[in-house]
Amino acid sequence: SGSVGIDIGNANTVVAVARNRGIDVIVNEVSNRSTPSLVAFGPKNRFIGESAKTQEITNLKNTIGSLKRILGRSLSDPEVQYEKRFIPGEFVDINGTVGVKVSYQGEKSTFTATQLLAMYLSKIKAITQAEIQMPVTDVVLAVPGWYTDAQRRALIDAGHIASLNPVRLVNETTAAAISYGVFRTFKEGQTKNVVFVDIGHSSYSVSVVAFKQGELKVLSSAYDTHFGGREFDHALTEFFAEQFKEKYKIDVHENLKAYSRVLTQTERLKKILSANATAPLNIESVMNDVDVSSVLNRSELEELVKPLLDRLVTPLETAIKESKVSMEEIDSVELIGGTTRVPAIKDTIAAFFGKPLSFTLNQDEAIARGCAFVCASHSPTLRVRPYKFEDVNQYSVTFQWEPVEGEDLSELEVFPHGNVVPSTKIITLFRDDTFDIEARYTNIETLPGSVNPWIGKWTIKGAKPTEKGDAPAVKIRLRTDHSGLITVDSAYTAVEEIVEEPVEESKKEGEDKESSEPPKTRSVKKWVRKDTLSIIHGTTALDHSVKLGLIEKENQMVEDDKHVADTEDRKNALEEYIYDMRGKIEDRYADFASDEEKSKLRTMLDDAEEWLYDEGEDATKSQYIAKYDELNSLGGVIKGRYLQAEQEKRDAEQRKREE
Ligand code: ATP
Ligand code: K
Ligand code: MG
Repeated sequence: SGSVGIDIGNANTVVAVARNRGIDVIVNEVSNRSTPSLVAFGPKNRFIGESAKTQEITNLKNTIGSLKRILGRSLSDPEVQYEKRFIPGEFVDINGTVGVKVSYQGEKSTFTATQLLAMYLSKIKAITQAEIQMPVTDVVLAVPGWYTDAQRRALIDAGHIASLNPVRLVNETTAAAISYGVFRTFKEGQTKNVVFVDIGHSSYSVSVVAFKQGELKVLSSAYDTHFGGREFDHALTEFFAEQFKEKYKIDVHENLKAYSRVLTQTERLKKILSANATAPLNIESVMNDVDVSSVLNRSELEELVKPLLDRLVTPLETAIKESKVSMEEIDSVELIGGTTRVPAIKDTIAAFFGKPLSFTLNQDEAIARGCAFVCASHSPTLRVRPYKFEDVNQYSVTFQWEPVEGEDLSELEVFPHGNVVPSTKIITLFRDDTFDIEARYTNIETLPGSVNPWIGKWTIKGAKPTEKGDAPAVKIRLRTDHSGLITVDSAYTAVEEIVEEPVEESKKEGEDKESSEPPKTRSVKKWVRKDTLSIIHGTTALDHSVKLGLIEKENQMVEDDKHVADTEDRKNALEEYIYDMRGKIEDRYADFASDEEKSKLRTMLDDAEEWLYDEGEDATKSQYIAKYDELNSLGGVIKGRYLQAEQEKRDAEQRKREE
């Protein structure tokens, strides 16, 4: 299978595939290098990606975006409330997690955020498979570095529901850094410090990364999770909404479609202002038959988004401070993400660092490419150059347990903010029975919104008293894994035993090496591993049985979509046949049918056409096939005569040439 990297953006998703000849970005069914991150529901089928975007304005309430923002959250999370300004759909609670209520196949249906993302990934999978002509299973997914354990696990669940195998999650800016570092050479002993700034549609991330030959290390990362192009669009749309109240006496807030059309045109205007000093905004009949028009210039835009621009340097300052790299030691500043195209943003960042900015990376594709490389390096069939990368832990993690008598500690901050990722730590508890250990984020206030600070509970089974009746030492391996997941890797009992250890002797030169004396040893106390204990994992990830049910549901919806698409194809084929045959019977096929046949066929074609616009408008696949076959029973005969005559003509010409 292909080695695929996916950068799920809040606006657009980019997919890259690593093959033997290099890394390519996948184009979708309409030849775009990115796909709108939208899922929509209709009376018969779903619309995902490009088709969702196309129907968005006519189906706003059933078109859902912000997939990565709502994932892994609950309905009451203030972050979900914040999304309401961007998603007109209806949010609901589904067993403690957020979902949406939509009209689908003529009914009200609810889907969790995890399911929505799974639907999207399943479409991305289909697009990729069609393009590379290979099955896709293993994928590396990019995630915002600020994603918590619950959000990461929800994404992995979504991958599984889409029948994908997410082999690893990589933080977005780290993935960009990988695509920067992998194909560059650095001199022996040289370190280069590069700052990566990604401002996209919904979020802003910055990482300071140290590069050496064959490796990179993320020194620090900082974020503003409410800073992206959509905040610009929102501010501008609110401005125009106010202006239209005054100027045209209309309030676009009262009309979802009108508001959405202003939003779309505002985004267009914003992009134009990145390259031009002024830009127009014109919308015909936006509501109540009113046409609106306006203009905005770049400095007005900058004034309108000033509260945002004022926040721009904060993450930069945090990242630099935490990296412990001085401003002089920064070698370059790389910008990625769509919103870094805004001139005021570029200017502010350049002024902050006091140096020109670099645009070495493809700012829309670097993250997906980095992920594809990582996927390839996990693949047993592809050979890629070895590349080492280390990330940094965002939120401090504390493990806790029920203390036994004589134990004064009941919790320990095991993975502090800034700790290396991946990493393993071993703690020792003395236990002679089954016990639990739990993990949670240490500081709730540092988390993005009110995602669950609880990470997991691991039940460690099988510890028994020693022969002397004491509780054995249980060594527990705690881990932040390569996807940033917090887990208990393994646990085993250990006892301290006196063991004989060889003593290193410094031999004098010239001494006989084949000494007959036995090697000297000394007695030392050492931990000796005894029994491996079994662990029951309890995290926020979906239970296996629940997941199986969701996989089945997703497969059913894929089937339904396919059936609808096939039916549509059959209908189009029938329609085409009618028009094609109606024309040809008068010219090309005219000499190959009797008048009686012709008039019969004409009547059949007319009847079929009438049927198509009447009850056949919404018929079944087999009805379209049957209708087609009926027409073709006569049409096909006539066509056959024509083709035979053509063949005879060609044969005759051939014979003539040979004579
Ligand atoms: P995120 O990373 O936040 O999840 P994303 O990856 O989908 O989102 P990008 O594709 O990096 O986001 O950027 C999309 C944003 O960039 C949109 O808000 C878009 O309006 C904005 N954008 C694109 N081109 C320009 C431009 N020329 N000028 C200003 N903004 C632009
Ligand atoms: K993107
Ligand atoms: Mg992005």
